[in-house]
Amino acid sequence: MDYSSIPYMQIRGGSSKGIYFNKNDLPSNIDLRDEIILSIVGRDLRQVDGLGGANPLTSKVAIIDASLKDDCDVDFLFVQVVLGENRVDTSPNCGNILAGVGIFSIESGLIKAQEKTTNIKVNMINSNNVCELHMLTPNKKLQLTGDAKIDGVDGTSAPIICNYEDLEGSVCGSLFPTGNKKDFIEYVNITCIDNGMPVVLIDARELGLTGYESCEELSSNSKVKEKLESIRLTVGPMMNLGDVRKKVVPKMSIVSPSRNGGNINTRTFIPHNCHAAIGVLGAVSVASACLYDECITNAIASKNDELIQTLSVEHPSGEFSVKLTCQKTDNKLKIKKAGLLRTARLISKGEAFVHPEVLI
Ligand code: NQM
Repeated sequence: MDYSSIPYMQIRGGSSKGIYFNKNDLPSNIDLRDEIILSIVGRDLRQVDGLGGANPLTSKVAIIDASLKDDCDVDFLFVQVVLGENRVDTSPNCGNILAGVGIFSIESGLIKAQEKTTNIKVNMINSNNVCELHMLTPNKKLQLTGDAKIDGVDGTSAPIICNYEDLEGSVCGSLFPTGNKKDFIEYVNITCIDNGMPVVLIDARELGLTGYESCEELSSNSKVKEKLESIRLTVGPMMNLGDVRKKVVPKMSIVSPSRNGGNINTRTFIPHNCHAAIGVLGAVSVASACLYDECITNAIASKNDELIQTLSVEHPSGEFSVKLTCQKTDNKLKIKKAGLLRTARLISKGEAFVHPEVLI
């Protein structure tokens, strides 16, 4: 097959932006596939020679195909191009890029739009989880415009409801992968949780912060960044993630009381830069921690005792609402579903040209 140019779509998914490919347009050899991705998205920090946007949130790729699973419609592999490091990481998921999978699937003909609405069951290859996307498709046509607004993105678009099932331990194997709801690491109390995304939560005050600092302020605070990275490297193996020096998980979320009527406030490092908002599954993990009295969030977050509740996670550019559906058996709480609103937009589609040296 000739891989000198590859059909692609560029889609804003939630508050991220990515390059979306059909799996069949890429080689099955993973090393060659990754070289092609790096060539198209950009290998260096500026990504001046590629389609990436020189930010972790715009340096993302989706690979999509008809699902091999009987009960799913499409398979979705998320690939993070690690900014400036000339490599990719497939260990995490991305709920923002996932929000664009429906647009790609319908637009590319993988999925036929139904009358009024189309539900697409996505098999998340990275973590073997499932998310159902509810898309508006009046007259069997994909609706792209609408009045849904998400924080971190200007303007409005058609709503995309994302319903995740059974996310507990998606990457680490269990909801609280260290076996504890609270750990004391390097003289700091932390909660390590994985409900869709491995996240380490730390009370801002324990780092000498208020938790309301701007992203720029935090991203230039080398003392805080060093401390966060040191804790991250220590807890990586404890969270069953092994050596995380070259991984973008766990994410590090600095938490504090909400200031705008939400349940908790966050500043999240993904893991080395502060997120302008918060990742989708990162927000699900933070909201999930708020439900457990033993987590470090107990003194910070508000919650109620309902089995279905919506928690609002505040972040630098607004808030993110997560609806959690739980089950209680023998007084043990299990989070079964996470529902949330996203929007997405098709920005461009065409052919992406691969650097000829990659194919020699
Ligand atoms: O947590 C950023 C994003 C993400 C990932 C990150 C995401 C998620 O905002 O599901 O969406 O944490 O690297 O796209």
